[in-house]
Amino acid sequence: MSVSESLPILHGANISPYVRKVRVVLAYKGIEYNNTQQSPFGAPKEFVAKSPLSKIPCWEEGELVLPDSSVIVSYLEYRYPAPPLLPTQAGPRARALWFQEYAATKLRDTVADVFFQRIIRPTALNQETDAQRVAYLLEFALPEVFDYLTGCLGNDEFMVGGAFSIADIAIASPFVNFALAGGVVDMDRWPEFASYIQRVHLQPCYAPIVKADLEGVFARLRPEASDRPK
Ligand SMILES: N[C@@H](CCC(=O)N[C@@H](CS)C(=O)NCC(=O)O)C(=O)O
Repeated sequence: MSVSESLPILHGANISPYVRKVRVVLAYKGIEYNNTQQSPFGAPKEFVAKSPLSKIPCWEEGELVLPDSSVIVSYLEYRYPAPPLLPTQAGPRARALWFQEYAATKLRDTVADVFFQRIIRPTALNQETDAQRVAYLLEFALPEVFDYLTGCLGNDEFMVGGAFSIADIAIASPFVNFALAGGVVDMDRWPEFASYIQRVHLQPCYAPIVKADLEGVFARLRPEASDRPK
């Protein structure tokens, strides 16, 4: 068996915000792994046996199989504590976990949904974009989200205690998809939050991943791309 064959496996396509979250954590902690680029749609039964909700990502390390990005991150943080991704104090630690949960729920249903509607539905699912849903997201849902996160950020550099944590990794991840779907955080209306997303994406563990994903297979589908029907 070669060295790379014995590495842990991250199952999941790079375009997924949850797969990206785990990739950034792995980069931050310097953990080597292989990636299968498994899509959740029409996944083979071998994959569903590992990830019974048929969702990505799924982590496989020998006998250990862990579906769900937050569970994977929790395992990685315990197994590879340095450098840490969670504050040591109870309150800030719980607060960082809250933002991870907020990203997995509210940001999935808003920021990531713009990408799902505009890109995934027409390309991977052979469905039409729900234009009314996108209009609602852009006009009402996203401003609420950006207002909330701006308030939580305050004047800090990062979301919890001023230090980089899983909160920042989780929050910033769907914004790569948002950009690929033509979304922009208005710098005039939310200057602190727009700068924050840029700052997180520029972190050494994040920047190469953001660049690769923005230039990846979905780049040509960006709404502003010249080959996109208007
Ligand atoms: N709570 C899960 C969510 C994972 C998730 O929803 N992944 C999406 C891709 S971004 C997926 O697999 N969707 C397929 C489906 O819902 O059928 C996690 O954090 O890993």
